[in-house]
Amino acid sequence: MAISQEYDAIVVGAGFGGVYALYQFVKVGYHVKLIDMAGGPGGTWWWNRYPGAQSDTEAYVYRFSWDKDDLEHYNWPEHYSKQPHVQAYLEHIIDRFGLAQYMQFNTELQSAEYDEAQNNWTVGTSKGTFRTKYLITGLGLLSSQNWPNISGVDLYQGEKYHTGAYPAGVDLTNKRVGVIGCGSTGTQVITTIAPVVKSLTCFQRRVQYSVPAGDGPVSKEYRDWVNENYGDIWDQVKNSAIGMGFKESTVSALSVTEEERERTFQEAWDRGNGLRFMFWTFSDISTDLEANEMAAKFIRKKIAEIVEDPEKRRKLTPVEPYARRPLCDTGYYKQFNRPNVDIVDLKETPIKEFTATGITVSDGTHHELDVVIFATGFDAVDGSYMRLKIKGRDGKTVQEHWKPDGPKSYMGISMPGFPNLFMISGPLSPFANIPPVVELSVDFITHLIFTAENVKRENGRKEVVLEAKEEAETAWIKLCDMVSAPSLFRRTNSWMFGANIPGKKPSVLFFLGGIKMYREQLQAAAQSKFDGYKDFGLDVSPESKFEIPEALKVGEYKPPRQEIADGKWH
Ligand code: NA7
Repeated sequence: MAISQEYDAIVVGAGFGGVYALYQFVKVGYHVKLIDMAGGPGGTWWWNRYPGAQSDTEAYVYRFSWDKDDLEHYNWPEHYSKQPHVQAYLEHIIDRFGLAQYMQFNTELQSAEYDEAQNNWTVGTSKGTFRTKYLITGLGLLSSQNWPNISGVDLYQGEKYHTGAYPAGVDLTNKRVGVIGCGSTGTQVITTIAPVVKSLTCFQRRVQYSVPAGDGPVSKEYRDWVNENYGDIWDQVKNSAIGMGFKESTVSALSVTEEERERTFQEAWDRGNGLRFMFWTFSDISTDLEANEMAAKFIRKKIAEIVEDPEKRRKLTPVEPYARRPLCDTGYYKQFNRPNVDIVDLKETPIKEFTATGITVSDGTHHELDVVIFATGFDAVDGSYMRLKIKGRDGKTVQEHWKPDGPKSYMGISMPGFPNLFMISGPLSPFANIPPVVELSVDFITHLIFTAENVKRENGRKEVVLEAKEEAETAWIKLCDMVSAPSLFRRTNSWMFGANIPGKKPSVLFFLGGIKMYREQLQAAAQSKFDGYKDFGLDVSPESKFEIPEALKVGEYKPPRQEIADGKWH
């Protein structure tokens, strides 16, 4: 096997995590390369170009926090970034810091094997074999598409797309379109294409709850307010649970009067954002069934007010707890008042098969379709790793390491048996707004590596072998299990606990303790002189320069000085 290049670090993935990691390595002069199987940067956003693709985190906190000047000057025209905005933002960061020269696209990571004797990784890609000391994987949580195995699917002669790999230039105007899946992605697609297609048939299995996003153009007044308060805003994000730019409630829905509850739900509905509706309104919507039902009832009432046709309304009204990744939309329910939009309830009439011209459901109805869009989600989180051949110490694979109970890691970053391999927000990292989470992850990884390299130099040691201890990983898994135990999300099947893929064993995939607690954990891990890593703690002599980086220090939360003039964020 010819080794074409040797590197200090190879970063895989050109999403937020990979780009930030690359920036950090370049800054200190490492010989580094970033590879990505896509044709350009964006990570998840490169692939998810389906109509209506947008982030459901508000734009002012869906970016890097560390470049104050850029935060204040880079334009974000609407409250939510659409796919082209996120893509353009990452390209802009790459340009701003001259990172393109280190990036290689159309290069798929296929295998990685740890060589114990050399203490390095042999990285097999579609464009040759590389060798690197540190391997950093920013593979994304939602990148392995779920194509359900539906009878006859290959016989279908029409156009067929998955939202997670949606090609550019698809024209749906005046076509008969079917959308399978009504989750976060499906609702975005449906809302966007309903006005332009000839007919839209939505194939919905389990119905979900959605609230308005509250999107719109950013006013100068709002922008000025954000700019004046950016320091405080990030301070709040990094000391919050989900990092979405609002303070999570500490008030139980059960502790207030019905009038107050309705007022709060209405305010959240008017302001918009699914995560705000679930976590800003009351503290126990996601943990207490009674509180949850109160929120669910409010949304059901709104659905009843919006959807005119009783049959469509019945199908769109959820009854199970409001306990999956909360959705928000820009006018989803009202699309069903259009005569060209219909909904098929797959629990009543499951898909029987695809035919050459469409989809037949169990009561024999055949839906003629020119295009079928699969909005059927992802083999999320660990799915990105399960498709790769990664072999650590003694030839052990990641798949073997994760058998039989599901993915394991120390802080979502490291695994015993896989020295010098670091996952950016791998399995068991926080469920929260992604950019601040990946920043923390990268800050920890790079600080750990740079500190270890310094210590090595000071101590005259030959090798840096950064490998998590078994007991550190076990303790982290226990913590993830413990903090997720009260969550109703755990009792409702969805991708968040690996319960959306046939044959996949549901397990805890995230740390649900929130960003602040995660930072406390990272800080403690660094303060212990990285005691969670084998041999490392022993190597740090008292004279070693050892500082916890600013980004990992848990500060005291200072609330933003003021909200915008009318008391609303926008
Ligand atoms: P999700 O949230 O996993 O939603 C997938 C949807 O596809 C959901 O409605 C599923 O129904 C449906 N689905 C999946 N398999 C099938 C089959 N075999 N037949 C019919 N319907 C099916 O993925 P998204 O892409 O919408 O969102 C993922 C995340 O991206 C989201 O949470 C945000 O974080 C961004 P089900 O509800 O399982 O019955």
